[in-house]
Amino acid sequence: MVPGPQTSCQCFLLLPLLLLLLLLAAASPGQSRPSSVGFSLAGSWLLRNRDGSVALEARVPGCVHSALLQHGLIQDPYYRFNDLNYSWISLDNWIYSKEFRIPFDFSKVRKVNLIFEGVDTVAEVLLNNVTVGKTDNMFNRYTFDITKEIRELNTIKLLFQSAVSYAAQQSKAHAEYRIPPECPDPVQKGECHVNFIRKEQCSFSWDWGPSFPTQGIWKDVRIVSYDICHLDDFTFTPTYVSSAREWNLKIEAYFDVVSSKPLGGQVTVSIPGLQTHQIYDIELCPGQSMIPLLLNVNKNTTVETWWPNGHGNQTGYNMTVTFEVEGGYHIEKLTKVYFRTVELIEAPIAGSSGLSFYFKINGLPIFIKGSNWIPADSFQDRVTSDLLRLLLQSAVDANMNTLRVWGGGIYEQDAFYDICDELGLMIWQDFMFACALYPTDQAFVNSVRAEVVHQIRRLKSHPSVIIWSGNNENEAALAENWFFVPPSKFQIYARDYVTLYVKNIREIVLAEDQTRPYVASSPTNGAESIAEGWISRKPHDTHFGDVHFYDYGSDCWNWRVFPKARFVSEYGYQSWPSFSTLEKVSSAEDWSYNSSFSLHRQHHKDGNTEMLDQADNHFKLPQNSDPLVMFKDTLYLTQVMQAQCIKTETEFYRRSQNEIVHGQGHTMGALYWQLNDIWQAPSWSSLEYGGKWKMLHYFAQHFFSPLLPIGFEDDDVFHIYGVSDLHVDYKMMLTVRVYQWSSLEPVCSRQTEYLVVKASQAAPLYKEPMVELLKRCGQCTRQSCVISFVLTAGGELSSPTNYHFLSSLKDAVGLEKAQITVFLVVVSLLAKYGGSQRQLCV
Ligand code: BMA
Repeated sequence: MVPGPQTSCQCFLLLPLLLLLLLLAAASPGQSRPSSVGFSLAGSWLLRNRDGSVALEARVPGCVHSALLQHGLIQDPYYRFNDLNYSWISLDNWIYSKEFRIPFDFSKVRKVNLIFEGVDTVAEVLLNNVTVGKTDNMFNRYTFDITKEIRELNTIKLLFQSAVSYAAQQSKAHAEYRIPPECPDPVQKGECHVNFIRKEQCSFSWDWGPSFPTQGIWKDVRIVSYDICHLDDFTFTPTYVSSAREWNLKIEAYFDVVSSKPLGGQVTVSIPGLQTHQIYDIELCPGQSMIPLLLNVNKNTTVETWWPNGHGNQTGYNMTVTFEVEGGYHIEKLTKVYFRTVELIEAPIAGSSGLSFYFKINGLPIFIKGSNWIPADSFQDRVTSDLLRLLLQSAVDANMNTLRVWGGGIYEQDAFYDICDELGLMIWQDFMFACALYPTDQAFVNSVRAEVVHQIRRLKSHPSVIIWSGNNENEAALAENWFFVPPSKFQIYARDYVTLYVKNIREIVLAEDQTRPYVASSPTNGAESIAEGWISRKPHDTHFGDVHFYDYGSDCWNWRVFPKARFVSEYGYQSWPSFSTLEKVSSAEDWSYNSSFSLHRQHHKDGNTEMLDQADNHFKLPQNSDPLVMFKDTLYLTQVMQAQCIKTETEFYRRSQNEIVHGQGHTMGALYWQLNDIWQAPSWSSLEYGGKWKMLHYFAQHFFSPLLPIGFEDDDVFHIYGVSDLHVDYKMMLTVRVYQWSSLEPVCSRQTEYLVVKASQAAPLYKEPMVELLKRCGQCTRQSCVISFVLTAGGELSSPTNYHFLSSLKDAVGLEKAQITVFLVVVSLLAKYGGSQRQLCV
């Protein structure tokens, strides 16, 4: 049996069977009843601001902004400059209230709880005018005992305090020393001291997002009553025991037991698909009680493992867990269970100092390819599971296998992880701390502890989650002194860092979930950071851990600019969303690249200039007398630039998978920044707000393809590497064609013999000095020709056709304006995305 926590009585010792049978017999057999009854308070509430000048009906789950919008009291908050016009909403203190009647007889019930799955963020909760609790962490679940206050007819009230004023207050109270950064860069037009409040950090603004510090009840709220016990949490994690060659499933059930004496019971766990059925006798002790169960999966069946997208099926098995508790109480859990293992390998590499940093899934090293996820909206009540599915399916369609849920946003809703399990998307899960130092006073730490326990228990049964990570960039922020803290104070901040991410968060992860790795930060040097006391001198070292890499100034077509690192968990370039997306939140006067709207939406200092400068390296910048055409062309060009930059960079990382050059390489991960957008603005995303694909996303579909030939030049020699994420070797032919820009017919073409494209490898396939290649292809010059190449194996198997430019496109000779005719076919796609109707224009 798995050891459980220390409690006053020996809860987990099996009762002698006879005694148990007696207890069960006393419980009027056959009359099974639920152990608790509950109902949701979701739906219609009353909302007003503190002085009562604004009063309206509001939906729960929801927030003040959404309620005001639904009642037409404000315009679309994303329209033009409304983020600034509506800052008053977040500065006011709002009150949510509701009257409700209890639909059951509670007079004889031992315990009645009020459970908030999520309150955003600082509120005092009153029931019938008595304070029953306070909230200050939007990531925590709050359970308040209301047994004494509940009546037949009730009034519930939440008195919110503005998150902005709360954060300022907390910062002021922290008088001993400052906790930077105080405020975001003015270009972000955001609010200050977000690090003092446990709330979505980017809701005070980010370099791609607006400031909308929402207030509201953002998740379900319900009342639950019980006489005997209540199942608060239920988790399960599989492990493979190689010595026994069997899968075990560790199940943990967390109960609140209100019976005055210990309760006997029985648990039946059944996985019919694996012919596994086990019965356990249990005893529940009064108070908080955790029941650990260890299930041995039947060894005579074959367990199909869960694989990431591109590596196999996402097989899951239906599991039923039934608790029968003395007194005839019954709790049943129906879930899907998936089996997979994950290891993070940090081991020496021949020919390179440092350590590797890669993931093995089910024992197989896997190249991590994908992107970084940010909140899909400033107003979470607008994020439906249909929208999540649309965005996540786009990640899969672009051949991604991993997303990193970035630490400046939120722990995503359950549907997000369910869909990732189903689609085979692996999740690098940050804890929600980003780009800042944080306080560690006891109240703050206690709040974080509760948050971390809650989130681990909520998420750890998902196979998609493969790693926990303490924060975004806070190790780097300290090591590189981003916030100019005096060196004499470094130890204070270092101590705070270790307190939070090591002594608290890491300790909790180790206690709650031994099935996944934990890193304290991203980027980090992993084992090397630990050896250096958790804050490495150089967290971006290419010989250890992961790196984040941004360089907007250098020419992005030059692969030498990029780090030959072990794992690149962030890198990117900005672009603008398409005109059709911007049009919805702007008016005609905004439609120029230097309009005040265009400047307002850009939250990254000098971002608009950087995009044009980068584009100018290789493209002709738009010139048109029609300002609207000029604007549209410029938006488009930024997308072309971004796509080509990230293609070059990603291809460099993928081809660096197996080699060590000058002591660097073995790159095993490429997650570009960023997948999605929070609103309609310039950003690093490949999906626009609402899900429209930017040029980059189409490119990603190719550059993340499981089979890909990658071309590049090194010292005037043209090379092609073959990259494969497939599990077996394939014999394939490489066809290299050279085209003149002026014709669709190649000027020369060469096909190799069958070559072996090795499983899970990146290896050289072809090389030719540039002078020879140009010579053998007629009249080619670098300016007049372009190279394309493709891997084929006959039949279905082939790679996308890739290409290599021989000069900047602005210097290309012979390019003509294409005459393209588009036929528009409108197809109705019914029910593909959860029954909603979408239209697809082809
Ligand atoms: C990284 C991220 C984000 C940011 C992005 C672009 O640092 O972690 O904080 O939005 O770069 O600047």
